[in-house]
Amino acid sequence: MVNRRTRLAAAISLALIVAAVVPAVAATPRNATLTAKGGTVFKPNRFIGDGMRFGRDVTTMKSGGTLTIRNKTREPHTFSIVRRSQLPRTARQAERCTVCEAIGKAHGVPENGEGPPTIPLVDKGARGFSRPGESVVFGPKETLKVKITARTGRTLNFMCAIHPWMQGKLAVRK
Ligand SMILES: [Cu+2]
Repeated sequence: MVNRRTRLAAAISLALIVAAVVPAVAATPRNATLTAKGGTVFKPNRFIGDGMRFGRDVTTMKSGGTLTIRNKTREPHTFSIVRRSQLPRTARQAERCTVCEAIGKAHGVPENGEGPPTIPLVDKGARGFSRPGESVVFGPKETLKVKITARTGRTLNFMCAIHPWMQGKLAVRK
C-alpha cells in the first residue's frame, strides 16, 4: 500500500514537472535579445585573437517580433542579413570579405573604406528585417531594436561586416 502510494506520488510529481517544463521549451518567444560581446584573447607564445562574437549562434523568435540588439563591446558592429553562401568560412575569406564591402557601400562608407557610415539603416521594401541585404550599424555600448518581418519558417543568416567571423542565425518560427 505504501509502495503504491509512493509510486502514485512519484507519477504525479513527474507529471507536474513535465507540465511545467514542456510548454516553456516548446513556445517560441515573440521577441528576442541578441548581444555583441567578448574582446581580445591573448595566449603567450600561441596567439592573440579577436574573441568578439554574438551571444548566441541561433536565436529563435516570431515574425513581427522585436529583436533587441545590445552591444556590450567597445567597438561598433553591424547586424547584416546575408545569404548563407556569402558567409566567410575561412580566415582568408574573412580577410577578403566581398559581402562586407557591399554592406559597407550600402551604409555609405567611402570606396577606400576610410570614413564612417553615413546610412546607419538599410531596410529594403516593407519596414522590418526580412531578407539579405538589410543591415544596421550600431555603436559601442549601444542598444537598438529592429522589427523582424521575415515570414514564419525562414531562417536568416546574419553577420557583422566589421568583424566577419561574428555570424549567427535567426530562426523565425510560429
Ligand atoms: Cu562586429
